[in-house]
Amino acid sequence: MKNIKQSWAEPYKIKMVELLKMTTPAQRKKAMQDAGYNTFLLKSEDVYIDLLTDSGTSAMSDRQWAGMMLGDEAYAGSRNFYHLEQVVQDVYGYKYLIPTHQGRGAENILSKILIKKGDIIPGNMYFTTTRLHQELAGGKFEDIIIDEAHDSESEFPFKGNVDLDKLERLIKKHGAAKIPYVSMATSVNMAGGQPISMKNLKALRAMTKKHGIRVIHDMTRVAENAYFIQQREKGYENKTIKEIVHEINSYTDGATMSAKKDALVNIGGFLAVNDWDIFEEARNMVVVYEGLHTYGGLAGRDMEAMAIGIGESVSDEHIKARVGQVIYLGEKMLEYDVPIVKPIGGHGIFVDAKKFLPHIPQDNYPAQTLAAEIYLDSGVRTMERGVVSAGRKANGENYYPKLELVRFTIPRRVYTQAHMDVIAESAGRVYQRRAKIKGMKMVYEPKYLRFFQAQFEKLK
Ligand code: PLI
Repeated sequence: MKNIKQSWAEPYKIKMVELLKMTTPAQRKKAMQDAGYNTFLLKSEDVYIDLLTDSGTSAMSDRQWAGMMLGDEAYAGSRNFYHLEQVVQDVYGYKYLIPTHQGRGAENILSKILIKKGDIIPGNMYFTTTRLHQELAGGKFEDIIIDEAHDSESEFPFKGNVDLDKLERLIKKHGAAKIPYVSMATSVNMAGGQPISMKNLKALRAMTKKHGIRVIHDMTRVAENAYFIQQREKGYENKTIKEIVHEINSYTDGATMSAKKDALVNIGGFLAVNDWDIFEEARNMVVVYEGLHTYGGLAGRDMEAMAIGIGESVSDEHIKARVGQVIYLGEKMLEYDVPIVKPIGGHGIFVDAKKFLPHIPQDNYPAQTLAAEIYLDSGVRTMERGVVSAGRKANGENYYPKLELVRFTIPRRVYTQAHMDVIAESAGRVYQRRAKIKGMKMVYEPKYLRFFQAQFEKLK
């Protein structure tokens, strides 16, 4: 008898649906031109399947919606803050909580507190907003991720790992006093949602401890990272996601969180620290930039939805289905020979635009071009994660990242397996006609985080 495999499936059923608009090729052509070939500038109503981001786009559960009705909208001391504080302590294990309107609010406060002009901030690959806040605070980001992370073909299972030799060299060169913290992300976004291993994290902890350097955790997608540790790292196969998340956090001194991802809410974030002095300063600063320290720019109902979402996000069944759907899409794309980042990561499929469109030089934006072509083909909206996202250095020169990617990001609990089929087929169709696709030039470039609002024209 044939061995029948056990498929993953969603641990929920659908109670309400949102109707989508289907568009014609002519409508999409007009919409893309009006958007200056930037998928961020499309109107959402012109999009069929929205894979721009997994940020703030998840479907909340009935329990989260019920929690919204329990919002205590007091200016100070909302009961939802105390609930959130208790959940952050219990699930994540950090002592002190400062809520913020989203992740970059926490990055701003943390960077202002810890970074002095001329400081060096090593990290396992940059993230756009994180690095910008480090730079605005006077610091310089240094990439210390392992080399495999920059190679879309490498099947290394923990491409989010820190290269400890690179870190050691930075400490030798600049001195530990110039390094306020190591910026360590779980599920490294720009590398394709790639995990860091517990072994590497423990070694990072040991090295930084020796030099008196903090580790600050970008824990935006920590549960997805925990899933890969459970699946791939020896000794963790029988541990729960919650246990693994707790252990990851125990090797760090604090965290910034965009709760719009893992934590299953449409808005929210926080800074969490173990050090009273940093907490005290952050609590002073949050009132300047976000709001009182018991709401940080959020409504009481938002904090309640976040508290409940955090609990749901570390459920083993939830994470298995969430990552299972991403892997399903990736494997479908591989059937159509579409070049993707391997191994498949936690929150989306990252298509290698340099391999997809090898005839388009990076200065003509292959990933930006490909994202536009996918939308024109099927109304699926994706995001550029290449030279446009990387932006410019402080001296005005372009960063040229090795990875030039289009991210097909999967919102949590939103789309079905049939949607995944349609997405993969669209990528496959565009791949078949790739030789005819021409690059673009940038005709408008904003000063900060240019990928959000830049505009392009097609080359003739
Ligand atoms: O978008 P925010 O401000 O809530 O969070 C910023 C942020 C910080 N770290 C990481 C790893 C992120 O992925 C992140 C935001 N990511 C977005 C918006 C994304 O589309 O991936």
